[in-house]
Parts: sequence; C-alpha cells; structure tokens
Amino acid sequence: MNTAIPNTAIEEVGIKVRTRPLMPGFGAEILDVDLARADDATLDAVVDAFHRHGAIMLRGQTMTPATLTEFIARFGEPEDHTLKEFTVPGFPKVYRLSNRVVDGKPIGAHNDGVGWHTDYSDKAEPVMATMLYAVEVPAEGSDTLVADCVAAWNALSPERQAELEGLVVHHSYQHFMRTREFGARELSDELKAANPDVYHPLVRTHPADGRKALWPSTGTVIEVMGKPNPEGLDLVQELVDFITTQDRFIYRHKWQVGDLLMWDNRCTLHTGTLFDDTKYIREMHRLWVRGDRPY
Ligand SMILES: O=C(O)CCC(=O)C(=O)O
Ligand SMILES: [Fe+2]
Repeated sequence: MNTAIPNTAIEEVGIKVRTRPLMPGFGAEILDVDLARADDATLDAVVDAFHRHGAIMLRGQTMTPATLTEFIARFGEPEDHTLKEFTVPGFPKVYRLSNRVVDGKPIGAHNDGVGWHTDYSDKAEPVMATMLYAVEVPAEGSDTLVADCVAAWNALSPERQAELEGLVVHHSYQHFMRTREFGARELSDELKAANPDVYHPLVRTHPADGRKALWPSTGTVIEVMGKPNPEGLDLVQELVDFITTQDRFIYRHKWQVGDLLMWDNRCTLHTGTLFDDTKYIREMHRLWVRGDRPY
C-alpha cells in the first residue's frame, strides 16, 4: 500500500469501483474488488480506469491461469508470446517469468524485463497492455518500476516539445536480441524475416483521449531518422534518462503475492529489477493485450 497518498485521494469511478492514485497524477490502485468474483459492471469500470490512468494495481487477488485468461480478454485481443516453452501448459496466453527450475529445466524467462523499455517496441503494432500477476515473490528486490511518459512530456518546455514532435525512431528486433544483457542470441534467417525493422513516433498519442507521451525505449532503438549517430542515440538516451531518473515520474511497485499490476504501454516505460536469485524464487504470470500502430 502506498501510504504517501492520503485516503482523501480516493475517488469514485463510474458506479462501482473506488480508486486512489499510485502516485500523484498517475495510476490507480483499485480498492475492494475481487476480480475473480466481480460482476460485469465492476469489471467494465476497471477497464475504464486502466485506459484513463496509465496503470492499475489490485492487491490480494486469487487468480488462476483460467481467470487471468478470461480477464485479459476484457481489454482486447490477448497477444501471443514469442517463446512458447515458457507459457503455462494449456494456457497459451499466460507466460511465466520465473527463475524456478523443474527437472533441470527453467519454467519461465528470468530477468526478462530488466532495462527501461516498452513491450514489443520492435513490432509494427506493439502490445497495448502488459499484466503481471504475482504467484511467488522474493522477500526483497524484484520491484517493477513504471514511468509516466505523459507527465514527462508535459514537463518539457514548448520549445523542446516542438523540437521532438514529429521525430521517428528506428527499432530492430535483430539488434535487440543480439545485444541484450540476458539471453543474447543471433536470430535464425526465418526469425529475421518474420521480424523486420519498424519505425515509430518518438512522441505518441493516446487513442483514448489524445494525451501525448514521450515514447523512447532502450534495447531495440538503433537510430533516430534524420539524425546521424551518435547524435540520435544520445538523444534517445537523454530522453530515457530524463523520464527514468526523476522520482516524480516513477511508480515503484513492491510485490506481494496476489498483486495484479497492469500498465498501458502506449504511455509508459517500465523495467524489472534484480533480486537474489540464489536465495529466492520469483514467479509472475504475464499476459499481453494486442496493440495498434502508434501515431
Ligand atoms: O519482471 C518484471 O518486473 C518486468 C517484466 C517485463 O518487463 C515484462 O514482462 O514485460
Ligand atoms: Fe517488459
């Protein structure tokens, strides 16, 4: 629970759910809702809160792969995962993030999201939403950080905004896989052909209400169109640093079993953090919602 936010910040959303900000101006903790048993009107209000607040979080849930699969479909079409071996057997939309090893084989991806990014930024239609559900969490470490890229955009001067608006960023899956810190590898010719480079706006517009977000990423970016390197990559790094090194833009989630955190990739960046994996097991279930072409 974020005790820094006073209870007076609680507001009514629609008729059914009470929320309070995850931090001032960003995100919504949804209170008193049991997702596995809630009625349709309540769940509609949860979806609505998601589109308006950039991220939602609920504590104390008791979700199964089946109820997670049902719930994610309320947000849109569930997205498939690249590595099928890490999905929960029988539930292709539920992907495991874990350091657990069973019979000598890892059951999930470990340290998958460490480094500031937005999911599937190397796809023409990056995933709209990412949901993480905590099944087992370390006693310390492994926080997930979500950055409010709308607040970051709004914090820039009009002159700086004018310089950045209209810039296009070149993303490459091949580059990402070759250079990533954990699990780097060369792509097969088939995977290369299936994952062509893509070009996305540096400033993204949210389709729900037109709000703008500064939308760089790390890992997949190889250039800013029209700017020679290193100038282009330096600019991307400068913007990522601007967003991610200021507490006012960052929500830090400290996990408890039963937490469900979901962020809107159209207006945020996020990163996982490390934990002592010789001492603790972490298991999260991740689900994705398909996105559309950024503009
Ligand atoms: O494990 C985390 O905290 C973040 C994982 C992540 O970035 C992702 O699943 O997209
Ligand atoms: Fe991620």
